[in-house]
Amino acid sequence: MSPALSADGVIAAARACRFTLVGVAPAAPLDPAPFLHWLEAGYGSGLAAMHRRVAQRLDPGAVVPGARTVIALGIPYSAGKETAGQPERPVIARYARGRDYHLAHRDRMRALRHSLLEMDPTLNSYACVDAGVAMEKAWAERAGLGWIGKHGLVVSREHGSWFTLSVMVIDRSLDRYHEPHPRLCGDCDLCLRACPTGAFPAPGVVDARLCLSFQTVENHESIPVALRAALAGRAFGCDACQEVCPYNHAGLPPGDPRQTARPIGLMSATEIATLGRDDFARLAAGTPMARAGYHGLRRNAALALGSDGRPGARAALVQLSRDTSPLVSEAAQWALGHGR
Ligand code: B12
Ligand code: SF4
Ligand code: SF4
Repeated sequence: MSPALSADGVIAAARACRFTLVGVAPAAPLDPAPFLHWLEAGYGSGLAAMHRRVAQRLDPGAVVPGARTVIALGIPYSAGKETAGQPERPVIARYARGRDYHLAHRDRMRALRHSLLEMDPTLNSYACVDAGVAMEKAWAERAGLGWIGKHGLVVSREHGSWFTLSVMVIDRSLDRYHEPHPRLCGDCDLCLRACPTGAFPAPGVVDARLCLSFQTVENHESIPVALRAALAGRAFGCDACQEVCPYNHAGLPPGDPRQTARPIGLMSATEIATLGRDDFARLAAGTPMARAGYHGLRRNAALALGSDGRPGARAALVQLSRDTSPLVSEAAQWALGHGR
């Protein structure tokens, strides 16, 4: 059996690769019950990938033979001081305003893997950011980065919940591990009450079908009429449950400098609704917004404008109602007829 690696050495290597939050946990299988219940209840029915490779998602040993350790990694993004002075509030969720976090984690995990191979050239690993098979929040909690809050996201005492996650599974033990983080929500239920669509069937559990993040990012068809009014002020992702959290108070440390907001991330709904195709391609490249696509983002902006009743919105909506994309024109027509 290979000797255990030094936890301090692994943590220092991860920090040297510019991961701000780092924790380590033994790679014991996760309790399958919450995830299986979530799938069976249909809460993830629009997310096909979540229904695949379920056994691997719950057990790191099914992904890396002989898995011993999970390294949980976090990169903070900006808590949003850049909104100050904007003529209209940005309508893009904070995590999506800057460089695509998948790319940031991927680059840094590549460097970390390289460092770990220098410590032990025969080590095997599996790295996951978002779309891979790992339940990143459960590992972050186990590795002591923070706790899963009632809004279903990991909250750190130091960084609030404004950070993204990745995990790396390795087939080596460490000489010590972090303790799982205790849940510190207490009696608070501010996030549960702040959700504009009632997407929490229970504390800590999200029905993705009702979540505006799913609707504006992953749904490439028409957005259900019943959810449209809740899109006021939101054109990509949703931060409503995080904005109210007392742990996301002013005075958190700044986000990673490479995750700073780009110009498209600070645009208003009117600016996004009237973006030209070439400008969208240029400005959204390398940001999470590219995922929604040109038509998807303008569909969202049309609904956000209509629901917000913003001055000047009507002219933009009339223009969009004649758009060649049925997705966009239908949304704009609805907004003209049903908006505030
Ligand atoms: C599917 C998914 C979604 C779906 C479903 C959301 C969800 N909560 O499951 C949709 C598209 C809606 C979504 C939205 C968002 N997402 Co998302 N999403 C994921 C993904 C790919 C998988 C999550 C998953 O496994 N869900 C299934 C459920 C069952 O798993 P779970 O929530 O971990 O289950 C635990 C809880 O239910 C908990 N639990 C059970 N009972 C109880 C009871 C109590 C009281 C509590 C407290 C907990 C609790 O235990 C379970 C097991 O540990 C992860 C990346 C990854 N690979 O992990 C990113 C991820 C969770 N998303 C992320 C982000 C940033 C978001 C958004 C904030 C984006 C935005 N601003 O618009 C929103 C937030 C919505 C919300 N309130 O959760 C980040 C979260 C970072 C963080 N600090 O926690 C992740 C980790 C991506 C990343 N790599 O950084 N997301
Ligand atoms: S992201 Fe928005 S819609 Fe989704 S659970 Fe949080 S508040 Fe509700
Ligand atoms: S708002 Fe309150 S209940 Fe929700 S995650 Fe923050 S502390 Fe927990």
